[in-house]
Formats: sequence, C-alpha cells, structure tokens
Amino acid sequence: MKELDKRLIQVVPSERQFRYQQLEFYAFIHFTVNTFTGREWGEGTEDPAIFNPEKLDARQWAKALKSAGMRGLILTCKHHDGFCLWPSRYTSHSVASSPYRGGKGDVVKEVSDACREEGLKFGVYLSPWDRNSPLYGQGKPYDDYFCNQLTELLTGYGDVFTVWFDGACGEGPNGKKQVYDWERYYQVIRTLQPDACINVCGPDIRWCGNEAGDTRPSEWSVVPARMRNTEKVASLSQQSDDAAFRQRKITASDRDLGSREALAGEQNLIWYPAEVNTSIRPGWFYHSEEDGKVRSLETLLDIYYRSVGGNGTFLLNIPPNRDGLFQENDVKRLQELGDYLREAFRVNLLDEAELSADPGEDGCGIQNVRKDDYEGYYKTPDGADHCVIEAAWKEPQEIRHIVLKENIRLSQRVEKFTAEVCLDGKWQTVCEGTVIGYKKIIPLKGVRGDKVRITISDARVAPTISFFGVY
Ligand code: FUL
Repeated sequence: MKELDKRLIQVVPSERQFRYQQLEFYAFIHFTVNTFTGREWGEGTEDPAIFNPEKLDARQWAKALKSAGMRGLILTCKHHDGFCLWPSRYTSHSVASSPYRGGKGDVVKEVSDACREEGLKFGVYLSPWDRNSPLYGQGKPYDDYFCNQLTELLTGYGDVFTVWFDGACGEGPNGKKQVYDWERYYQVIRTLQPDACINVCGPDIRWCGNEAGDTRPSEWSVVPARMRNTEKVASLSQQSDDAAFRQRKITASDRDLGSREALAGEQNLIWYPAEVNTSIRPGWFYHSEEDGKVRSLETLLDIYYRSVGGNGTFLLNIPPNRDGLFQENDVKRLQELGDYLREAFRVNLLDEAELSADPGEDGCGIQNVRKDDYEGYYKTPDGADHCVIEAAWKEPQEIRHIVLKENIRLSQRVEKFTAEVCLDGKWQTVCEGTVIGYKKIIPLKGVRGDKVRITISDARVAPTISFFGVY
C-alpha cells in the first residue's frame, strides 16, 4: 500500500490543467442552424439563409454569464451540421452565406470580443463530425480541412482556454465515416495555443460520463491512462442525442475510477480531472417550447455543489434564441444563481476563529489555510497519513457551508475524512467523505456550533490542505 501511495502522489496536474480547474464554473453556448430548425442534430443540408439572429448581442450573453459567477464561455463554432459561425476560407457553408449582418458577420469574433471585454475566458467547440463537408470520410483530405479550420479559430480570435472535442462520429454526406487523426489535431492545438486544454476527446480534461449533471460521490483526478480512450468516448457520446442516454445515471460499474483498489494494478497513471457538462434546459439548442423548463435554482445549486464542490468543474449550457439573445428565464436564473453563491460565500467565519492542528506543522503551518491560494498550505510530516484540524469561536455560529481544498499541486491525497460541528460540548457528524481534491463543498442546512473539526483518517503519504472555509 505504502509503495502504491508513493507512486500515486507523483501524479500531479500540468500548468494548464491547474489553471483550468480554478475556472470552476463556465458556460457552453450551443448555437447554429439548429436554433432555427428546432432540431438538436442538424443534417448538414440546412440552407444558410435560415441563419439570421437579428438582435444578436454577445455582450448580453457575457454579462448574464458573469452575473452567475462564471469565468469562461465555450462556443459551438461548428456543430455536427457543419455550419460555421465564422466566415471560414475553407467552406461556404457558414455565416458568410447567411443574411446575418448582410453576409459580413462573424459570430466567433463578436463572442470572443465580448468575452475579452467582460473578462471571461473564451473557448471553442469544433465538431469533428461534419455532416456537410464532402471531404468527410475521405481520410487525410478531411483531416486537412479540419486542421485548417482549427488553425483559423486558434489564430484569429485571441487566447483560447480550451478546445472541446466531442467524440460523435457518424456518417458524412456521402455515407462514409471518418477516422479522426486525433494526434494531428492535438499537435495543431499545442503549437498554436499551448495553454489551452483539450477536453473530452483529448488529454487534459475528462468527460464525467453523462450529460444529466450526475456525478460520482468520489471523483478522482488520478486515474488510469487508459481512461483517455477516445474510441470509448466516441461510441458513448454518439448516443447522446437520445434522451434516455442524456438522463443516464452513473452506474455502479462506472463508479470507482481512482481508489487505491482501482489503481493498484495500473502501470500508467495520469492526472485527468472530471468536467460535468449539462444544459440549463432539456436540449442543448434553444427551443421556445422549453422556455418553461429552465432548471430550478435548487437543481443548479445541487449540481454546482457536486461538481465544483466535488472535485470537478461545471460546464453549464445556455442556448441563445433565434434573435441571438438569452431568453429572459435563463437570464433571471443565472442572476439568481450568482446572487446566491456570492452571498453564501461572502463571509468566511474562519477569519474570527482560533485554528489548531494535530500533528503540527511540517514547515507548512495550519494558519496557511486561511488564505485561498497555493503559496501556503498545511501538510503533515510524511508518513503521518491522518490529522485533526479544529476551528473554535467564542460564540456559536450559524454554519451553512464548509469548504476544504487540497494543494493539488502535490496531487490528490485525502482518502477519507469526517466533518463535525460542536455545540455546548456535543459533537455532531455533518459529513463523512472520501475525496477532497481541488475543492469539497459541504452544504449544511444551517447548523449551530462553536467548533468545527475535520478529521482526515486516511491519506496518501501525508495529507495537505490549502484552504479551509466556514460560511
Ligand atoms: C454531444 C453532442 O452530440 C451534442 O449535440 C452536444 O453538443 C453535446 C455537448 O455533446 O455529444
């Protein structure tokens, strides 16, 4: 076991993965000809003349996303229908053939500019599956076409924080399937935007395995390298237009990706953190008949706690309507969510608490956990794989959230912990958990107490805590 632990903590995030994780919460924007046909997957035969979002205002999107506390946006620059939201030099199946801004429009430019103005990161979704391109299914000629499009997107619109590759691989217009040259696509991205993560069918960020917002109770970031299996992802996500698949719950067999038991026999391990992607509405694209089906504040909060607060990131889709605007129900919900989160995490009660830890420091004292950064952190001496951290107040406090973060620069180490709250000498367990990782949020229904105790009872080599918050 000890030898295994030593091997596990060697696996740490790359700089780009480390930065990505800290974005926590960001948006997906699904927008294309489907918005105008009412479909989820286009055929590739749509007339560009139907694309005319006359009131498109990317700043309205960016402002609404910021109001929710999001830090980035990923735009479907080309979905499976092959229609390009920018005037690509390599196809006429794009905004250039549409009436939008008299054929002079460029949605990718408008959106990336709005992101920069509002301080959001900008990312691209480019579907490898293209139901319009006559080159699709021909091998290298299509890969050339795809790399040319990638190059346009990665050189024309400033910094890109991610390229999001969905694995869907169906037939093209000539009935043929394409074998994607992933390594070549990755090379283009690494060369042109070395700081960008490549998600899902890529080496940096892992798809959590469903599109419903479901999460694993223990979501590990150190997993077997064979998780990076694009074929598996491809066959899974190909079914994603099927409602049953979207609602699919993670089954028992998918549950454990990274416990010691799951990793013991694995030679090749990687840092591959989970991203939870789901839509604020039933569909990825806008359908007016779903205006009444915007997910509730309660549901979104629950997904937020389980994703951002469950060692993952949260990619929430908000589809613009045919005018090119977010519908008012979505705007309202985003604002409510942001207001709730800002208020919930406004005052860290730990600022007023006395803080102690046993065992004491290893040059990395407990007082470091008061600041939410990675400069300082708490760590036990190597080999001390457990610890107790206690916060105490002079007066009882009303506690609604406990937040814990590991110093993931030193890998993910905590295997088991409990959180307890004490009132008048009586201890009450409020959480028994496994993974902390990047961040663990424990939502409470308002528990009164004058002490909070975190007991880490099992960890790989020696646990670290980089931040502790009580709200
Ligand atoms: C899936 C696609 O097929 C859906 O249309 C959507 O883009 C989703 C995010 O990925 O695999």
